[in-house]
Amino acid sequence: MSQTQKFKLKIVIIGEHATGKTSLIKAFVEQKFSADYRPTIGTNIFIKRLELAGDEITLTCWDIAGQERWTSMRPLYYKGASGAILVGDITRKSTFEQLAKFWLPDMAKHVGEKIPIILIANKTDLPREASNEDVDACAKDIGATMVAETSAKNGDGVNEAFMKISKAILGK
Ligand code: G3D
Ligand code: MG
Repeated sequence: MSQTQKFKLKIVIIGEHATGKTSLIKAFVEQKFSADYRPTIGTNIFIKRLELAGDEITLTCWDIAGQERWTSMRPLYYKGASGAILVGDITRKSTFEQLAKFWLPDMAKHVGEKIPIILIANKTDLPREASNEDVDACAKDIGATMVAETSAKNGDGVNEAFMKISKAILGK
């Protein structure tokens, strides 16, 4: 049997206000380590341990608190990220457009190398304004190799989305 390896991965979760970023992380991570709250960065850090193909993974999920776009701390936020989750809200088409217009370029400015990106289309429990085509077009625009549809409200697709990005980061 091959030996168990341990990996620590940092994932950033970005997108417009109220797309459901915090709700998604909370639906995935049962425990928030309050000791890791960084008020000066305006960031909550959530930790999740999981097993993937026999390896032990510690995921640290970084969540921008409050006024996402206006924090001056974004360089720190992005630093050392090995994967990114970009979140759009299917009840608001504009949230997908802003991923291509603002968030992807913002991330590219701060993250040197190319990292795996997953596009999450959240709020599938609600009537949609963004069509499947809109979501696919967005994925193409932002260079996301994976797309997941989720509802942070009822949990649909959430686990799968986080597992997908983790696997992509580890090349599995
Ligand atoms: P953000 O962190 O991206 O700003 P939040 O977004 O996680 O704070 O979510 C914003 C609002 O959307 C919250 O509502 C939250 O409950 C709701 N929400 C998040 N995900 C879903 C979803 O999948 N389905 C539905 N129906 N609602 C969702 P409130 O009213 O608490 O502000
Ligand atoms: Mg939030």
